[in-house]
Amino acid sequence: MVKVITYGTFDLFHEGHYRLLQRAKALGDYLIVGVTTEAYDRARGKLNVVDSLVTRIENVKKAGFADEVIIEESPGQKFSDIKKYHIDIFTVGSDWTGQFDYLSDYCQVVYLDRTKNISSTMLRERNYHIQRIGIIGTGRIAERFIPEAKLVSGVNVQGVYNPHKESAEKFAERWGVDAYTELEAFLGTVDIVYIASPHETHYRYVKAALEHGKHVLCEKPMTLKRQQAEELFDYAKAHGLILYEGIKTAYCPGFNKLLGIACSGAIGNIRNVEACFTKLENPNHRELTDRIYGGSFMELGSYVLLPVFKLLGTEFEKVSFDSICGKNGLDLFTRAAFKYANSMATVTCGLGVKSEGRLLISGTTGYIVAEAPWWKTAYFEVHHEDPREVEKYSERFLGDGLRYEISDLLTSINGSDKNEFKLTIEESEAMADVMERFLIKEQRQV
Ligand code: C2G
Repeated sequence: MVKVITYGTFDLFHEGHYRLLQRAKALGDYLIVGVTTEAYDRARGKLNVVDSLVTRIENVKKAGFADEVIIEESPGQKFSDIKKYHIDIFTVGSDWTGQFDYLSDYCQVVYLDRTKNISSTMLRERNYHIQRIGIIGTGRIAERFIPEAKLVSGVNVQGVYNPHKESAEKFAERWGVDAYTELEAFLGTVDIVYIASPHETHYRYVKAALEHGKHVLCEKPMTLKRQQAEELFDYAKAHGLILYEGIKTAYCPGFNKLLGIACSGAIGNIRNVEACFTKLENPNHRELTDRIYGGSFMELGSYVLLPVFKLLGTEFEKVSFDSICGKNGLDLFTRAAFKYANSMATVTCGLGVKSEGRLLISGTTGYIVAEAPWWKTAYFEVHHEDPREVEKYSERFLGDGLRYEISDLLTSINGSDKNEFKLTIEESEAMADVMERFLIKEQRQV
């Protein structure tokens, strides 16, 4: 019996997939089809898969050629599957020609001609209109956003808005997009607004974008007052619009894996979370000179609050802050301590003090540790009482990681999947609440 194996995502199952499976089956007597998991696709940079794993498996089965369907979870699996299932022929479409030649030491490798003029990407673009993104702000984060957005199919960065003509034009020319200095005109040309302007302008821009019927992705901290966050989310909900606060860690695969493991009882009940993020900043930059909106907690607080709210919830009993301030009174280093009914948390951020920057989650039977840069989670360990007993986990974090939040935003807009659990409205509102308490304690008038 000749055994054949092939793999794929098989999203929005189409004729190309059908013909591939038909010819794969014809190569032998028994066909095994490996269908990729969502986590694996995201890790290999394939974002925006529309159909769930269950639907994709059903569609492969319905085509009627597979004798067996398996799940593909990691890049090394092809090699072990070939051994495990005693495979004679590995086959895949010609878009992969040459890339699996290394398997020819173990079985025959056949590249089948790809069916022309049909692909999942084409169908996605046909079924879901390409979302036009407009960027407000032309700073460093906006610069990072465009190359990341290019990697997500189904979106196109259309234009940029900055009331300062020169900045808008310079940015637009560099990235080949349109420049706008009039907000109304800018909002009229886009479907999604990405807000990467200074913190104090976020609320006003989110509000304007929502009132013009646009979906919004706003950089953190979205607002500095709970009431403002509530108002914006309520408005978005009432008008069927998607509003995301852009804390990239919340959407990245490694961090979600860590949360899944922490919440699955791997370390018992979680009792303490410590999160630290420090970044030495140039003292002349806005972050250390803006007396009202600068300082370490404004800048980095959203990152360190994220694991606390994810793991312990937003219903803390009390929070207290301590800061070390520079000459101009801005916090160079801040620690916030949270007390919950059965647990506690300490978060630390610094722009003028360097620390080791780790995430440590302590539970009743063990602890999880992710070293810096845990906010781009690529690796973490689970430890137990016996120091020899360590489980190691890794996950790819690609590029600047903004691609994950853009991709999730798009799936939420298309309504094909709900990613609301990745950063919930309650969590975003609680972040605004903590920022507000911090500003009150600092006696800053916003
Ligand atoms: N295919 C095809 N013709 C098309 C489109 C796809 O023959 N017009 C083939 C692909 O070459 C692949 C299979 O259909 O063999 C599944 O395609 P995808 O769902 O795009 O999966 P892919 O990302 O190619 O995964 O480990 C995963 C595999 O390496 C392939």
